[in-house]
Amino acid sequence: MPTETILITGALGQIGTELSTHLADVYGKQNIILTDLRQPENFETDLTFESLNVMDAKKLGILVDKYKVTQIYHLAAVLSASGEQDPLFAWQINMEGVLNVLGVGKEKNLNKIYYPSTIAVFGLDTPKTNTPQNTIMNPNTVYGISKLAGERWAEYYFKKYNLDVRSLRYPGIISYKTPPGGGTTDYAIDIFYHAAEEKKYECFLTENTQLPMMYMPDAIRATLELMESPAENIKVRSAYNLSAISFSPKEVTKAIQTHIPNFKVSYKPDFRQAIADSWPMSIDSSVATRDWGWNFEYTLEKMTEDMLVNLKNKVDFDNI
Ligand code: AKB
Repeated sequence: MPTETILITGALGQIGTELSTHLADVYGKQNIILTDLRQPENFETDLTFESLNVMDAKKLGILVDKYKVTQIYHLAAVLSASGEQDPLFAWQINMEGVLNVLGVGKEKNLNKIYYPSTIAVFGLDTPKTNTPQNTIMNPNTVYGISKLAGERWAEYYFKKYNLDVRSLRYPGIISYKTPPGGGTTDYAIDIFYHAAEEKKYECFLTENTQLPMMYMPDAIRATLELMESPAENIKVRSAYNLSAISFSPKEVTKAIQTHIPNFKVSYKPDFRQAIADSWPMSIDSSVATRDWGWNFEYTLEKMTEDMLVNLKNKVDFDNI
């Protein structure tokens, strides 16, 4: 494999912390450059770290030159729930960020760009179940609007400048290593932490709110498989629908209760309910399967068991 040097934006976030270790395994530690607005305080890493605000195109260009970067994974973004607290700021970060990355990618002739999209690009007019790859979108959160605009820009840069940009519409991602920040699907992670620590949880979505979800190992594998596929197989240059499991708070509670029978959940929906209600309940990712062989591995039961085992170890360790 030819040497690639990969710069990751938002590298200290939920996906960045895990993706970076996998990329380091594949491409070598010396070839991974982590960047984030925050400093890596409690994050132990032997990878190179540089502080970067994604709105600073000049510094991004300087880092690309300094490390002879050949690929960028642009993970920095403001998510759905946080975005609604300060919509113009979210728009600025999300749009300037992706435009800066695409601009630098074109200017420096980079080999590949990864740009995550989301199920938030769909809206109330979208078919709710088994949502097709191409359908009516009409997102109504600033996060969804900005990600849909980013998808269009990704395809534009590919068609107009031949920049190899690839993207996935992630569902809610569940993991135990790094907490997420500011998403609507975050309840599906909080619920596991509360089950492991306190045996009770107050959920901010109603019990029957069904949403598409995925366990982190599947999300990482999907990202690497997409990025490693031959360019001619990548027929979708906006973003691929990506699906695994779909569940409601009630269903994940039931799965947790098979391990922790006295776990109790109460419901107090807040502003995030309207966001969740505007999203699909399940996603059709058959186009991803056709083009680059996507298949998920983790069912709700398999994920629940793995989450609880790992969180128990983490809670025990934190209490030492
Ligand atoms: C969010 O809830 O905002 C994210 C997402 C579905 O993209 N997890």
